[in-house]
Amino acid sequence: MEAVADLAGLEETRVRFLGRKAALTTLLRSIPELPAADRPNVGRFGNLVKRELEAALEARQAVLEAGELVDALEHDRLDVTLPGRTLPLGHLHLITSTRREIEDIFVSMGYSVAEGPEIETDYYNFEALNHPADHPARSLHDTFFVSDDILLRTHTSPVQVRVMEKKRPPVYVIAPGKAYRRDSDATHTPMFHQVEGLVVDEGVTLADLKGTLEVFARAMFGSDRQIRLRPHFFPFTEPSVEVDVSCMICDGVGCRLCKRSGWLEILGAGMVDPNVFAFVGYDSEKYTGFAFGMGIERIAMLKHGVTDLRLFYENDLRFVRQF
Ligand code: 2U9
Repeated sequence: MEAVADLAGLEETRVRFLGRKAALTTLLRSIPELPAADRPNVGRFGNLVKRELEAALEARQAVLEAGELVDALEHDRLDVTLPGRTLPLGHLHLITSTRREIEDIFVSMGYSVAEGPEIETDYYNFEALNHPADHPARSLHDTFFVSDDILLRTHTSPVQVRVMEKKRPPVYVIAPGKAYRRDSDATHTPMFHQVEGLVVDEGVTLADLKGTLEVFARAMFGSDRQIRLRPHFFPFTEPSVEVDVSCMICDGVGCRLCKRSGWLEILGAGMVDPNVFAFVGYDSEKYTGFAFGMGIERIAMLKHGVTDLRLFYENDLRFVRQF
């Protein structure tokens, strides 16, 4: 019994000495067949041996069980003070964090944020924004049409038209969101993101537009930045401008990023065309306004030195994890 090392060995020992086929069991079972004179002695002695074996097994079992408990406590010891395994945490996509950064800058200037449908009518996307019927932007070539009259918005401008329909001036609003154009190459994706802005109030001038965009450019690209306005054309604004920011790599001296010019184009803007006000019933004798629009992808690329637009949509973790 002393030589039995574990509980499994003990069970083997029990079967060997007390099991159905054990010598002792056979002997005890054969008692009725023995001569009557022998039965009492064989019975008494056999049962004595059986009880002693059972007692020895039981004693050994207690010792082995105690040993196995100690072993288990030793091996399975759990250190509850160990730090847990951290799960990999995701984070916002660069387009989302850039959108929020732009939103925060304009919200801090008192603007509200408006949203609207991505599937729009021709009226809100083009007509009310002073695009004449034969304007090239309306063509099948540039626009995803759902039907003759329904399309995927090509800019977030219809959101501001809807805001003006619901609310009298003063209006200080930005419209972030997705826009869709039938374009696909190194610098264009069929879906992209914009933030547009609209201000309508009494006495709003181009100087207000320039000051607002300067505050934006400095908050986004650094407090040393300058901006400049170049004349341009948009159907919904008159006059219209394109806006450049002084290059944040070379500080306006000229480098590879700004193609030696010292300037980077960041957005388009202008004074809202009175025709647009007429569509929503605003009195253009009383109110003036400015509007601007920017591509979030372009802002994020300039700010973070991303050189290929398509990286935003490939979900390659080596890219995504950098931001
Ligand atoms: C209303 C009136 C006027 C929005 C404007 C731009 C100039 C502009 C482009 C920037 C890069 C589009 O993403 S982009 O390709 N946008 O240059 N957007 S003014 O003007 C409006 C909007 C709404 C009612």
